[in-house]
Formats: sequence, C-alpha cells, structure tokens
Amino acid sequence: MKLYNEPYPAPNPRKVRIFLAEKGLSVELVPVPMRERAHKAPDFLKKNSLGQLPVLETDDGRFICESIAICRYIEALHPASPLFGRAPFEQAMIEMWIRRVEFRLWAPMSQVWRNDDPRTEHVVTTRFADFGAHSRSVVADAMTWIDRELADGRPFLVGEGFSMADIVLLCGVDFAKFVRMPIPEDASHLQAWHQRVSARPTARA
Ligand SMILES: N[C@@H](CCC(=O)N[C@@H](CS)C(=O)NCC(=O)O)C(=O)O
Repeated sequence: MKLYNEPYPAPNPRKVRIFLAEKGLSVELVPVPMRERAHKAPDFLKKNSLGQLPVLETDDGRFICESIAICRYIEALHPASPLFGRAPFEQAMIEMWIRRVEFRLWAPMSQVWRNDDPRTEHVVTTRFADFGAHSRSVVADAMTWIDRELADGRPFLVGEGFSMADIVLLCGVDFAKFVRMPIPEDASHLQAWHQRVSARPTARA
C-alpha cells in the first residue's frame, strides 16, 4: 500500500498516519507537495478527481480517497487493536463522535481556513470574509461544547479507550490552532484531553 501524503500541518493525511502508527503499521509515503499544487496535477486527479489528500493506493493498484474510508479499509485488513470499536454500542458511539466532530468543528474550521486566513488568499478566489470570521465563533462554540461533554471525567471521547474519534478531534484541534483558533483557556477538560492524546507517541506521526 502507498499513502499519497502531505506532512503536518495538513490535518487529513495526519489522521491516517496516526491511525497507522496506532496499529503499528507503516506504508510507503508518497509526497504530493500541496504548495506546488501537485494535488491538482492531471496525473493526481486520476487518483482522486477532487484533487485532495490523502489517497491510499491498495496493493492491487486501486485508490481510496477520504481519510475515514482509508482508515476503515486498514481496520478491516488489520482488525487487531480496533480503533472503530468492538461492541455495537461502542462502534455507534465512535461513529457518532466522528460525525459530530467533523460537522461541528471541522466544517466551520475549513470555512475559516478558506475565507479568513491570509495563507489561502492566493488559491481561494471567491472569499466571504464575514462568513470566515463568523465561523471562528462557531469553532469556539464547538470546542466549548466538547469541553462540557468531557466534564464527566472520561479520558477519551468515547469512554476508556482511545479511538478514531480522538484522532479526528486531535487533528482538528491542532489545525484549528494553526488557523489561530486555540482551545479556549477555560476549556479545562478539553485542554486535559488534548495533553493526554498529544502525549501519545503516535501523535507525532
Ligand atoms: N474529507 C476529505 C478531506 C480531504 C482534504 O480536504 N484534504 C486537504 C489536505 S488536509 C486537501 O487536499 N485540500 C485541498 C483541496 O481541498 O483542494 C478527507 O477526509 O480525506
């Protein structure tokens, strides 16, 4: 398998790298330099027509796009130490939290990146500055809400075990900081969770 990759701070390939590291797996990483727009080159568009990273090339030469789909594929091939849960209820909770974090945090965060960050000005031609600025407060609200959810003292988003939901939240929170939206200072439960998951060696993947 090969992972078409862009290093940190790109948050989506990072999800897959952390997932692989948690599984103790390594795959060939193929650099696709986004600064050089390599992800929009005709050859790469044949792999992913949306021109986005990451993409996984399977051993038989097929391509999987979307970070969560890639991780689910790897989980199916390597089910030991499951990161998408074991029992049906746990699986449902992990799915629920992945979706909640994607919709509540990642979606507005992407809008800040696209509409209200000077580093994307040269590529995003139609920008809505007010929408971008407003999205900052939506991200802050999402972090405050997740902080309240974690106030029950559970160590991870879904109870006692680290899961894919934590990977999605970690990569989201770290990219939000890169876009100048750090965890609010009074969000102590989210801060503690962030320190806990960042201390895992796999967070550096
Ligand atoms: N939903 C996709 C999102 C992929 C994505 O947006 N990747 C970013 C890099 S972190 C990208 O390729 N951005 C360029 C673009 O959207 O044109 C996933 O989870 O893989």
